[in-house]
Amino acid sequence: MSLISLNAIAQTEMVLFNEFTQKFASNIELSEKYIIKNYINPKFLCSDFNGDGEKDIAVLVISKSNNKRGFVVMHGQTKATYVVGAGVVYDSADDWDDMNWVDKWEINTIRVNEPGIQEGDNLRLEYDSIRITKDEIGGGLIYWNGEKYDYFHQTC
Ligand SMILES: [Ca+2]
Repeated sequence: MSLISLNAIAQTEMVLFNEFTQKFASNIELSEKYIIKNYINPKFLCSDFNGDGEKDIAVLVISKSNNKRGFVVMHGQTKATYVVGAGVVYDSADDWDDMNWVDKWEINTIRVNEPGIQEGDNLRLEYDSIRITKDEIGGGLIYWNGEKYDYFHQTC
């Protein structure tokens, strides 16, 4: 990829990040409860997480009341926001609402995702998701299930 197209992507993502921070500041539900905080790198991820053809953005936040970690996804087309973690349960099986164990997050482009050593079906995705992991331990995927962001556990 050329430097020019890389710059164009970076610019598009910065525009989206700026849109996010404006939305975040003007939305009392968000700005009263959460702080944007890059507790790991990078501070945000961009891709089309809900498969509507428009880029979306996920930005790291912590809860003001209890410092629990997570992120907020904003859909690029609708500007709808979704809190994942930071006190909001993202893994109903284990009642996890904190990403305090996560030391890496990245975009996952794999479409057929295996659960790892645990039993269970593969997770088949039509669009990109977010992988959250702890080094050498494992982690899981945060993915759009058509209604909300859900969690798929994967272990090494
Ligand atoms: Ca999208």
